[in-house]
Amino acid sequence: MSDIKVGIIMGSQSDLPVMAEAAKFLEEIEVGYELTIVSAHRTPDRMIDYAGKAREKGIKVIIAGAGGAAHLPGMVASLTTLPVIGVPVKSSNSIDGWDSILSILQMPSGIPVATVALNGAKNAGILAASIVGAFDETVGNRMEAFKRSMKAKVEDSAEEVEQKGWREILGE
Ligand code: RP5
Repeated sequence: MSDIKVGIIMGSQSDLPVMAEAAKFLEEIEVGYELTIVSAHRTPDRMIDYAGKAREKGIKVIIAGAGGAAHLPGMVASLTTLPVIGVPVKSSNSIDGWDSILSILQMPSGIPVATVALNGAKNAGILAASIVGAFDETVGNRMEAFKRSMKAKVEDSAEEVEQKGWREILGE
């Protein structure tokens, strides 16, 4: 898990509790990543530098999270040819989260950002690993195992509900 495949960035350290979910998934699936803070508004030069150097560092996908007037994912997408996954974060300066969602989602033609759900950093990690897995057979196989384990969990809980009934499961 040494060579970096995924770059995780966020506008502020206050986004970390949400964004760490992407890092946790990548660790689980053993995909290398780096994680740092890059603010589109407070450190625009750092953002330009990060996006410009990402490819040569071995990054294949960027996950960018931000809240409120969430310009980081879109601006990074404008500065790189790497795929960018945007995570809208419900932050202290969000009205209700829709501001972050729409800031990241409603990109102009030519500069796409693959936007996940509000606070959906785990799905961003899963999507990034899927992109890496499309070209890396080992990671692709791990993603298949991950999907199989999800399926097994649902089948197990379906069996439990059918056998015990909902009252026993809810303790009513
Ligand atoms: C955004 O503003 C950040 O991504 C964060 O979600 C939000 C609040 O930042 P802090 O004021 O907590 O640093 O740019």
